[in-house]
Amino acid sequence: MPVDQVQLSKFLSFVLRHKPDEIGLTLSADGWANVDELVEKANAAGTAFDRDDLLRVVATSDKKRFSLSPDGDSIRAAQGHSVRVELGLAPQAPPSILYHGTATRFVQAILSEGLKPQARQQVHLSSDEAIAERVGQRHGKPHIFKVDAGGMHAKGFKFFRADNGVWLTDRVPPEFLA
Ligand code: HQG
Repeated sequence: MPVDQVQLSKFLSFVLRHKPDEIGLTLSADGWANVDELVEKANAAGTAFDRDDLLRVVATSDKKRFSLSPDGDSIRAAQGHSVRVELGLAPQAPPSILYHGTATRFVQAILSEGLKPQARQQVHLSSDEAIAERVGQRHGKPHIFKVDAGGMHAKGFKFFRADNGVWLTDRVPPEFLA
């Protein structure tokens, strides 16, 4: 039976971002897993797919969720982790404006507390307003915040660009939100 790509992508996100121990996998400090070990342990735990299925999901992921090491032996999630990982990204100057999509019901809390990473390691921001809108839609009726990333950077806040282009920062205080 062909493997469902969306299901496999969700499974890989779950294991590589949140619960590697669910299949007895250990990630390196910077979030990498050995591909063959991941396939073997997933199959042993009841999720059937092979190395080619995994490579197909990596290649076709709409958001480029996964990165492969240059030798193809290791895989990691580009971002979105709740497990503690040190992605080893160098801080970079962000575009002057970044966007964050959320749901209207969170707007009041965000205006008073700022954007917080919640269950993830960092806050996710996009340079593309349309992408931010799609992210917001996952939670309900979308609301797009404009983030004064240039102003934050000038004040010493650090920004990182994940392998898939998502911008990451630890938090966004309310004064930088519009
Ligand atoms: C909200 C997807 C109340 C925040 C996407 C968001 C993304 C607050 C929710 C990636 C708050 C957290 C991440 C505060 C933040 N009070 N609510 N102070 N601060 N929030 O899913 O950014 O498809 O953890 O606005 O494309 O929505 O999984 O983060 O609504 O890149 O690959 O708390 O996940 O990628 O939600 O999405 P999430 P996110 P994948």
